[in-house]
Amino acid sequence: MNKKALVEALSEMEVLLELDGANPFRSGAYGKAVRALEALDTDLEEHVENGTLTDLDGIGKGIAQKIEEFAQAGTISELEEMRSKFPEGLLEMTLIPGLGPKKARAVYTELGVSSVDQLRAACEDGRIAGLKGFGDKTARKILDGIEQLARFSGRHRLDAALKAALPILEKIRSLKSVQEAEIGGSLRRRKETVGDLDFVASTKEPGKVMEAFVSLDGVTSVIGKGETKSSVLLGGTLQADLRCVSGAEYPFALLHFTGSKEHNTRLRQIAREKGMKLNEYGLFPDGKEESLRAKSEKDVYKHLALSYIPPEMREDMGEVEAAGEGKLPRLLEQKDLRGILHMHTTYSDGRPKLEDYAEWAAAHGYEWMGIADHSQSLTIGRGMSIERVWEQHEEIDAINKKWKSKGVRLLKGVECDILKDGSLDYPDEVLKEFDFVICSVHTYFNLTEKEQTARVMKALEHPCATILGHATGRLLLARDGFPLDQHAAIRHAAKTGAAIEINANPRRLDMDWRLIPYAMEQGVPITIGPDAHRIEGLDDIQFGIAMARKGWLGKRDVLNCLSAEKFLKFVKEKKKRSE
Ligand code: DGT
Ligand code: CA
Ligand code: CA
Ligand code: ZN
Repeated sequence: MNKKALVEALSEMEVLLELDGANPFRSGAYGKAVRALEALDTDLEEHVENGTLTDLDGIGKGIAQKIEEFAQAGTISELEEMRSKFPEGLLEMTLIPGLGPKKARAVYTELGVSSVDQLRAACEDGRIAGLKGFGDKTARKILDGIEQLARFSGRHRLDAALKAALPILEKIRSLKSVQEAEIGGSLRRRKETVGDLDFVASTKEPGKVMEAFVSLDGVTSVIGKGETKSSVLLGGTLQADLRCVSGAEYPFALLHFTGSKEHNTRLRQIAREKGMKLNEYGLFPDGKEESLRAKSEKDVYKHLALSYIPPEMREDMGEVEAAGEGKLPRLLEQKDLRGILHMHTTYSDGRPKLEDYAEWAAAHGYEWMGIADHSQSLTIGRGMSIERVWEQHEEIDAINKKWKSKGVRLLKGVECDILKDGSLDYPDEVLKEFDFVICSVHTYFNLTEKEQTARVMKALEHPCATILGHATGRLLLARDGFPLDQHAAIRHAAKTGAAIEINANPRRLDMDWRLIPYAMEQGVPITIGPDAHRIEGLDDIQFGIAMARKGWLGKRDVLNCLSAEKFLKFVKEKKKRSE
């Protein structure tokens, strides 16, 4: 019998009984049993066979029966019953620090809240604070708890990881004993979430570098400190590893510790085929103890007869083959972008005024900014009534007159809700007045995949629909996207002439970069949208560019690289195509 599984089943019973409002003695009995089993140092199976379970402290007759049932059937029928009584999300809710089963039950019975997402929404819109026995403070505590739950799930969002890593990199580089240093691992590859931070440095005095590393600001504990490698914990949750090597080893070490593991494996294969051995210390021709020299990673690739593969592409998605054939695409760069689209203003739930975006564009060298506030039915996003749309258009006209000489233009876009039935959130005569329309799902996440796919596809068929915004609605490490056949959505975008957004907000990064090659194959252009609600949110464009690069996109694949006129031409062609 699997003791761990049994303990889990009994703990779950305890929680479910609490959720059910059962007599505390009944649920408490399960808690006691769990602790008894965890402390047990005799053989559980023997107790079951001999019928001596009740001899154990903390295990009564009722629980003993459940354990016997579990031993025989591998499950407990009452547990199965109880499980089907509550939505799955409710059980997850009980894990939130500051909530627990009792409060979860209250929230469920009083408000019908049955998932972590719904709970977050209820905290944000004041329903939780309004509940008897809850209040503002509790609502805030629950929100913190939700955040914590995500943090402790072990991975970290790209933006948070980068923010933690950059000052450390700077600090390492500033050390006199350090020649070169770089971020490695999944962060250098710009994965949307990272497990831990990896740093690589070249130095002749690794001891000094290690000492500085473990005494960095923000280090809450030292996991391990060696002569050439150390690991620390930052802020209690984020691990950072540092590896020190010699100058000659550095390019090989950096390549190795950047990964991915799968990419490394492919490179090693190539090396073997060429009669060499590649590892983190060097590239060794068979029978030689001395490595080929490399000044940089580029040289290592060259030795393997490969063109340089940018870190973002090192995911074993065909990049090694392409590099061998000299067929790597030229990846998108920030300077290729001429316009940015998808930002919110005071007309919906954004903080900046319209003109703030014009100013920012001028200061940062962008030619056009595609404003996209929420549409009328999205009340939590303070969506624009039709009246407000006309006001906004007037203001944009005035701003454009003023900014024309500076070469900046605001486009009259909208982030239009896709309603439950796939129709768009304004009448056609309003929709056709926008320069472009991003269509997004913000409601009814609980439809089936078939329904969601049909819904999204219908929206794309509207002639005014230009772009599918944040395709799945996922929130990284917080909420899975709604079920959507993304391949079908991509094919339908191709058919209707629509584009698909990479939402650059680091909470989303949606559509996922892994689907981008399929979009390319189908001929669907991509837009990168920061989904900014504050001016600083525009900086998130970097994360969208990173995802575009992970999806192998170049300048030609991304509509942000067009002039405003060319972009508007794209919108017009889409209209014609689906009319
Ligand atoms: P993460 O931290 O889970 O987001 O992902 P990574 O890729 O940063 O993985 P991590 O931190 O475990 O290791 C950093 C790099 O070191 C990894 O990308 C490739 C390299 N590496 C680690 N373990 C192995 C291994 O067993 N074999 C090979 N070939 N490379 C490895
Ligand atoms: Ca890592
Ligand atoms: Ca690591
Ligand atoms: Zn949105």
